[in-house]
Amino acid sequence: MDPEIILGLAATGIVLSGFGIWAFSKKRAKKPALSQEAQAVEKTLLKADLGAQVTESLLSNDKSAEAIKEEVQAVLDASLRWHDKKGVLGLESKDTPTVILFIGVNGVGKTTSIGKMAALLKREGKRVLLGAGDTFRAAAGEQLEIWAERTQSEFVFKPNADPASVLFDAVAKAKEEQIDFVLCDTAGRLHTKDNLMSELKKVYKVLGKALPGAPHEVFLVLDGTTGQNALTQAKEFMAAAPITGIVLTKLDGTAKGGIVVAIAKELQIPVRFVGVGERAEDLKPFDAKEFTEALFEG
Ligand SMILES: Nc1nc2c(ncn2[C@@H]2O[C@H](COP(=O)(O)OP(=O)(O)O)[C@@H](O)[C@H]2O)c(=O)[nH]1
Ligand SMILES: [Mg+2]
Repeated sequence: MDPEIILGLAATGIVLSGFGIWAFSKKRAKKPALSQEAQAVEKTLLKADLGAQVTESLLSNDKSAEAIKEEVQAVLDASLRWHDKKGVLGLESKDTPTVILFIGVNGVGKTTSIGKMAALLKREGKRVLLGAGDTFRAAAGEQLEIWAERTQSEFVFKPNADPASVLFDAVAKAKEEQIDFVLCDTAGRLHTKDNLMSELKKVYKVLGKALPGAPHEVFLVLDGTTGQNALTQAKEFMAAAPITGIVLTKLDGTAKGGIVVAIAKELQIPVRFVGVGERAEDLKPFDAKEFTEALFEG
């Protein structure tokens, strides 16, 4: 290249980067410095995985820590408000069975959450059937079967069968035997993401054929330790099925799962249950106040 052109390009680069720094510092200068209290809140919220965007919007207008806390709880409550809670655990539909579909990426805790939810429902005196719609991994059916035995739930599984057909049979059996709830497991991993999403769309449609109005709930299971990627997962799964709630797992460790505030704010999806361990009794209905308190504990 001509040395003059190189010089010219270099000069342009210097001017442009100089402009960038100027523009950045101008933007920075416009932002008022955060008070010490606000700085502490900012640190806590970022550590709790609320994400930079939500944290910044919460901190605007120089609000007190208490006001910010109230706003976070209001966001979580608002996402729950449109959900018309019914019957036992806010889960019962007017149809029998009530069908709940669990979706989410691999390893987030779908199968375990189904087992734990079966335990919750059994404690309420409900009859439960677990449908093994994860036919992708051989061990997945066995894992769910163990939960069926442990919770004395009915179980439907067909090795090597199409997930939609297994879940169709599960609903048919529940209808016939007047079982109150069908909890449907699904695979979190297929060869490609497109593959997974089109399978879920099919499962959703087939459940509606097995029982008009089903599935009554679509629960997206999210791993509380995931952070920002959970928002991406929510957006992707929303395209496959209308999510009615989130089951947020693995809150028994240090993770706070604050990303659900961004999900409630941006996508209006409420958290419905939280997982706090691997035992049958480790699933709890979501409590916005308690959750918000924990976020601010730092
Ligand atoms: N500590 C903890 N572990 C969990 C929780 N929920 C699920 N797990 C564990 O996470 C792992 C993956 O769970 P699994 O249900 O198989 O996930 P799936 O692939 O989504 O079905 C298992 O080892 C579970 O025991 C939870 O709330 N707390
Ligand atoms: Mg599973």
